[in-house]
Order: sequence, then C-alpha cells, then structure tokens
Amino acid sequence: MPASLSGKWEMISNVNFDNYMIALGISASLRKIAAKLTLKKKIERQEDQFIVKTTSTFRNYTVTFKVGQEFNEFTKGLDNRHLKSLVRWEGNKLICEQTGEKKNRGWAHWIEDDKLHLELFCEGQVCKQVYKNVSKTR
Ligand code: ECB
Repeated sequence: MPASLSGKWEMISNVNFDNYMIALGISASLRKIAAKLTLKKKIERQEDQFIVKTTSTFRNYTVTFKVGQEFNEFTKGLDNRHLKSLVRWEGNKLICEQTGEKKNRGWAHWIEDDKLHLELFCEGQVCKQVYKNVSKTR
C-alpha cells in the first residue's frame, strides 16, 4: 500500500476547480476544456528531490524541486506566470507556497486512506482534488 506520494495517480474527484481557475484569471473557454479533464499525476522522489508531472489529454505540466530550496517556477500552459516557489514538509503534508502576483497561492499534497489528496489554493479559493493509485505492481 502506498504510504508515500511517489507513484502514478489518477483523479477521482475535483471540487471547486472552476473558482480556482477564475482566481488565476483563466478564460472561460479554457476553463470549459480544463473542467472536463481527468488529470493524472506521476510523482518521483529521489531523497529531497521531487518531480511532479501532471498530465492530461490536453496539456501537461512538470515541476521539479528540492524540499526547502526556493526555485523559480513558470506555470507554462497554465496561467503562464513566473513565481518564486518553496516546498516544505509540514507533518505528513508536502506544502508549496507560490509567491507572485496572486496572493495566498500554493498547494498541499498528502496521503489519506491510500489516496493522494491535493488542495490547490489561490486568493481565498481552494480546489480539492483526490487521486487513486494507478501504479503498476508486479
Ligand atoms: C496539466 C493539465 C492542465 C490542464 C488545464 C489547462 C489549462 C487551464 C489553466 C490553468 C488551470 C490551473 C491549474 C490546472 C490544474 C492542474 C495543473 C497542475 C496544478 C499544480 O500546481 O500541481 C502541483 C501539485 O501537484 C504540481 O505542479
């Protein structure tokens, strides 16, 4: 059973995604496409280095970071903003603060009941996504 964030995950629920995208300033036409997607995550971890790949039939997005080391993030294909991002552990939650034009922006990942949980937040809006594990085991 997956006790870590690493592995392959597929979205099974997505609450308040539209308001999160509105907070990011995403156009109505793009939001309509994005709302229909079943997002997948592939999370790889090597010591404190993480690679988080979000994929879909429409667009993909990859971020690579080390816990505790601020990095420059460009949200290419999302809202296309430049951010200063910092990821830290808070208990069993992996938390990212994304500093830039938008206030109170970031995300949090954790495992609960063998599911990958994700909160995406921006300017008071919180989108809550849950992913099931689809890692191949043999
Ligand atoms: C990569 C799929 C993008 C599909 C939506 C395309 C356009 C809509 C534009 C912006 C919407 C904002 C976010 C899209 C939702 C998910 C993308 C990744 C969100 C994120 O920051 O994930 C973190 C935590 O897992 C790692 O990058």
